[in-house]
Amino acid sequence: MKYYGFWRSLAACRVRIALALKGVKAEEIPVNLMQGEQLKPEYRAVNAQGVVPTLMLDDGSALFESMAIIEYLDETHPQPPLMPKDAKGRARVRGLAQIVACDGHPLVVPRIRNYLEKDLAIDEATRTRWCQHWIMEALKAVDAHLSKEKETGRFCHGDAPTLADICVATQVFGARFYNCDTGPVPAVMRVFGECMKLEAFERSHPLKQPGAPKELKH
Ligand SMILES: N[C@@H](CCC(=O)N[C@@H](CS)C(=O)NCC(=O)O)C(=O)O
Repeated sequence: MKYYGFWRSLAACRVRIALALKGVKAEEIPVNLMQGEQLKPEYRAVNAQGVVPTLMLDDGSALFESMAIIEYLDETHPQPPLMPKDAKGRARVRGLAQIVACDGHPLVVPRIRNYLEKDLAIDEATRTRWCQHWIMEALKAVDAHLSKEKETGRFCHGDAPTLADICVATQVFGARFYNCDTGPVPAVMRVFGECMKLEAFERSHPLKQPGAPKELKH
């Protein structure tokens, strides 16, 4: 198994963390998003949307969309589980994960930032405000759930990491890239602290990947 990713991609980071939690080895093939490699026909033949991650299975199948990939990994490598056993629990975990992966993160991906810059001529300071705003909107919504719901434990849902923690932790990586004030999301930051005690999260950090700079402003 191998997957296409890139050091600074938060969606690829979600898959990297899931693979690490499962103890599954998969080579990461970098697609340089800053040089537009994702838009080349060779990569579009692998991923029609021109985005990472893509998980390549040994039979040649290409799986796309990080949450679909993580659920595939969870079904094919059940231990440790990344989803609760009960349907209501799974709905909550998917809900928390989707606030990040479907509502927050898509607004700050390269194609959106490029459109703001090149087509709408929005300056860098305003683009940064855009990213900070939408990153924090997602984290504030997650924080409201985590702080008031009894299912919250050491992690987002109980005392073991789930798909929700993977999404929330990567969104906090993004918040730090954009120098967001995370003061208003204490429940998120508490859970993030628990995630980062786990090696799978810690070594999957974007800035720890080959080719990454030592620090990143945004
Ligand atoms: N919803 C997708 C998001 C994929 C995505 O947008 N990936 C970004 C990097 S985090 C990307 O490859 N963007 C390329 C671009 O926007 O041109 C997923 O979760 O896999």
